[in-house]
Amino acid sequence: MSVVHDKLPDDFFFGAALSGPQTEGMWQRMGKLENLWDTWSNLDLGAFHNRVGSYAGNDMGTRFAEDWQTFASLGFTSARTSIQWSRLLDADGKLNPEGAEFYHRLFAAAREAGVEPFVNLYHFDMPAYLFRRGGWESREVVEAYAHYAATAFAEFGQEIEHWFTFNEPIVEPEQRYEHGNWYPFLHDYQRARSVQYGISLAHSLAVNAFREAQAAGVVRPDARIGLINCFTPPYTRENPSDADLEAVRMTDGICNRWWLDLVTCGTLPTDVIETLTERGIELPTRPWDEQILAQGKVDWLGFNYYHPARVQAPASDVDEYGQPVFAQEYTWPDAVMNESRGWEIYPQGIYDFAMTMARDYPDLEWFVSENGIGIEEDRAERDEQGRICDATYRVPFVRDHLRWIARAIDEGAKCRGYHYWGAIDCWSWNNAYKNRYGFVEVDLAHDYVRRPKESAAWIAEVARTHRIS
Ligand code: IFM
Repeated sequence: MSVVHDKLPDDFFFGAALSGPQTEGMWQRMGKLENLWDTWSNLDLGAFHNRVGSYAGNDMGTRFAEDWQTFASLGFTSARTSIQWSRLLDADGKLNPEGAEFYHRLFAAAREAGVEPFVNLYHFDMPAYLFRRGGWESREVVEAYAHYAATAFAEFGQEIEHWFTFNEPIVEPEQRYEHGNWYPFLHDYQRARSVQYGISLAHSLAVNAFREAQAAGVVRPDARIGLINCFTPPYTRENPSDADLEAVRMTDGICNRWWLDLVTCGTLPTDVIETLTERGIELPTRPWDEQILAQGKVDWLGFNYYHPARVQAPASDVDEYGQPVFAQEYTWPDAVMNESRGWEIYPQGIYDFAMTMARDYPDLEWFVSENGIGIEEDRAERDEQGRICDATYRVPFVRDHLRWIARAIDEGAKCRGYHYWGAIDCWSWNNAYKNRYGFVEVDLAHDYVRRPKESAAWIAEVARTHRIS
């Protein structure tokens, strides 16, 4: 960047991103049912880093009053968490009063601390009994999700202004059904895309339920609904072949445009569906689905950004499991890696994708709904006050991303805010507590005690002044 963009607009908001299953703990209390993370933890705790399974959370379920205050002290005016479907409803789909009461208290305490709670409805946490009925491949489960969303709108509609249907809806199809990394460890491309399609319908039904609830006065008139995805700006090698560009088209189509088209136009990208069909992948469509998807248009979008996608033409059209392959990874020689996570650090990607959205989806308002750096054990160096010395890597990471965001805004991007992922360390799926993201440490050896890290004062200053120092 020749000109440094170091000022964010005055009305730009700063906040934190987290999720229910990664923070609440209390996995068998208050009537919470088993979700798929509990199923996997019960089956094979050894699959989780240091055998820390889904039960762990980060104890926010009991410490939330303190945590919201901590977010406020970091200069954050909002924070996103999720309601756990498996806590809010019982197995008959009825409201679990204890679960509901917990979330009322959680949201009220946020407000008291001056932190606006953003509420997401689904964060990879399928209730186990619904998975046994077919999960996202089943229309019964898609309908059950719409009912869950409507129940949440009815229960919290007067309290919550910012709603989201899904976090990272691309991840479950990939991790559970295609790459075999997460329970139930499948390598089935057809089923992965059916799941992606089922989630798209579920999202659209939930948006429709929201609109109806708002029209009926059940949801407050100023409330908005959105979707959050982890978008990966796609790049290929220099002087690409047509086949490389084709790899970019399909990667972009499945991971990015699928959701962007859904939330702005209420459709799925036809070129992607056509290519899938040519390769024998059929979506489980039914009459009236187009009308359902048409209801999927949102008020704004969350853009989780961690890394770009670098792809090239695949060496083979199918993988070892017989799944179609549309692209393979391209190793960019200049890539800077976060070795703890295996993700490339490329702050400019946030700008490139912002400008793509400004060009192709010019009316869409959005915010950076997750960004952050998870480092293994935070390298565990401490200063004389016992604070983890993370400023040398966490500060430049956030600073560089914020500068590219500021530039994108200066050039017309409709980006309204920034939420940092895991601002207080939290549990992260099968990586558990391996990689720490927080500005605030959680000490697992001492009853989840919180301690600010070196970077905390820096982010608080940036959030207060909107100057990216
Ligand atoms: O922990 C996850 C989160 O649940 C979704 N986005 C990425 C985070 C870091 O891996």
